[in-house]
Amino acid sequence: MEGYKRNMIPEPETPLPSIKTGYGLLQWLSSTDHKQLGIMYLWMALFFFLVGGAEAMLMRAQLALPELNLLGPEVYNQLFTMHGTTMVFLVLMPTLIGLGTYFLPLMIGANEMAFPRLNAMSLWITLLGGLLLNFSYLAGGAPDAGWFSYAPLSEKNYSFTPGLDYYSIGLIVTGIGSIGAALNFIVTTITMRVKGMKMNKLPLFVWMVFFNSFLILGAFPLLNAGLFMLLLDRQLQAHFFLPATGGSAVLWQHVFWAFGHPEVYILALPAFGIISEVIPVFSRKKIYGYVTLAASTVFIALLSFGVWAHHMFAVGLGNPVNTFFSAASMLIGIPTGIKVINWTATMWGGRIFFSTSMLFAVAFLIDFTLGGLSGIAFAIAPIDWHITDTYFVVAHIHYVFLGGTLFASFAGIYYWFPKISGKMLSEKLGQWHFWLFLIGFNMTFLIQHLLGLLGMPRRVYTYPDLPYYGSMNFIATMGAVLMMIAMLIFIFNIFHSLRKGMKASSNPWYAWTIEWFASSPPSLKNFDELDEVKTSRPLIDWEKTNQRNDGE
Ligand code: HEM
Ligand SMILES: [Cu+2]
Repeated sequence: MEGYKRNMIPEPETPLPSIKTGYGLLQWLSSTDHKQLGIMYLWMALFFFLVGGAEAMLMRAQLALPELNLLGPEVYNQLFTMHGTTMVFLVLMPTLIGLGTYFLPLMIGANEMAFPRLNAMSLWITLLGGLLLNFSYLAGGAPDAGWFSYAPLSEKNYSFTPGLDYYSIGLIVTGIGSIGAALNFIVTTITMRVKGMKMNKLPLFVWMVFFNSFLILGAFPLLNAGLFMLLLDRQLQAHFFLPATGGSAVLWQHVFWAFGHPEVYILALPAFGIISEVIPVFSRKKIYGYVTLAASTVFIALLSFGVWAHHMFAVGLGNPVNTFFSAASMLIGIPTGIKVINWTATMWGGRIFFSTSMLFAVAFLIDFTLGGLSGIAFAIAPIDWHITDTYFVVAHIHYVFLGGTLFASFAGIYYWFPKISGKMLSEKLGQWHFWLFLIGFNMTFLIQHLLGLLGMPRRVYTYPDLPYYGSMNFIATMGAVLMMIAMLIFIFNIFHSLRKGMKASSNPWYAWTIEWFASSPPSLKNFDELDEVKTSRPLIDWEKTNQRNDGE
């Protein structure tokens, strides 16, 4: 290895408290290692997925047949609120931040994140917020005003259990965790890249996580400010959002969606990043249009702050305002469409290998695009007036979050699991997981577009036996059962593979980004030394110069 320049990684002057002092659990609890923290983020997301999934299954059971009365309206309100809030803040956010925490340093050839202790704090505070939110079930009742908690429903006179107080405090706390993680990603990307890795050679996952972090820094303080105001309203009789006493309920909607729309992109951009890593590797081709993919990300990030009122067409803001937000929303379709074209063009003519990871990536392309198309329908104000607050919205949400971000996360987990654990996931079980989940997902949510067009409102705990309502809802519930079985297979696959899976080499997919240069799993220090990076596919270059770092 002589003659290779050492990686210029800044070492902290005073070493961090050793993580070797504890054993077993204590070592994990006191860890500042980005890999251990990343793994804990992922376990946390899985845990909350089971919680949010159980809430979803309860709702689907209640909705399986017309005029059922298993749960009753009060419980149902709590369930859809907790389900949505959990899935957004405690499942998708930690999954994406967790993958970033584990892989961003590895992909830029760094040994750690820039601020390891902040990294640990971000994780634990996110968990604390999640526990606080769920503690509400035991403390008198969970929040029940929907995941966006519209005022005045969320005010004390309409929701008098402590649920919404836990919601506010819990989300403020997880929000601080997300802000910490974003700061860390930004500083790590700017200061800790291996020699030669210019910004225009960043792996696209890193690029998207990096840009996304600016969105987090822009959006989450808005949410936290709004939540703080809501707390003041509820606890100290301020009346920011109470029209009866001079406040403004519409103000809450502005504050929430000024955060909320960027948030849906915060959940999408890292997913785009995963897809941009997976598709080229399994198509054996270089990504098509690196520059347009990267540039369209910047475009999306900027635009996402200028479209929030498309969630408020029904409020009555007037035609000029509606027209502006309608046009701005449609503009976002352009950079997003460019990305879809890039990914498709990358696959075009490639030698495609349909691993489970690649299957999820392709399903992402199709289902996310469907979600994007129904989104463009919503951007047309008069269409929105007809279908807002119907099941069409529920279908749309799930196509972008589940068919989009969650499928991309699965693609990422099947892709990177060998690196994290040193074991391969079973492809056979993976295929069962994929197909059952895909079929179940489309059974549940495709049909809800029709239900919405037929006028079934969302957030109702039961419905009359109108034509098609019963049969469509029954199909939706059966789809949910299929998804549940698929998830059980996935979880079995994880535990089974961790114990008995095939050993993974350092680069089982013959990928070309730097994380695959480390052993599987990487050593505590990630890399001993790295050559200079010349192109955006360093492993191919290093292969040529015969430098290999082979697992063991
Ligand atoms: C990561 C995956 C998922 C995400 C991000 C997600 C997100 C959401 C969100 C944001 C809402 C809106 C809550 C509200 O209106 O306040 C919602 C509602 C709902 N979701 Fe999910 N969800 C996911 C998975 C699922 C699954 C797997 C099922 C089916 C088993 C499901 C069934 C429902 C139901 C029944 C509602 C209530 C609709 C209503 O009454 O308005 N969700 N989901
Ligand atoms: Cu939006």
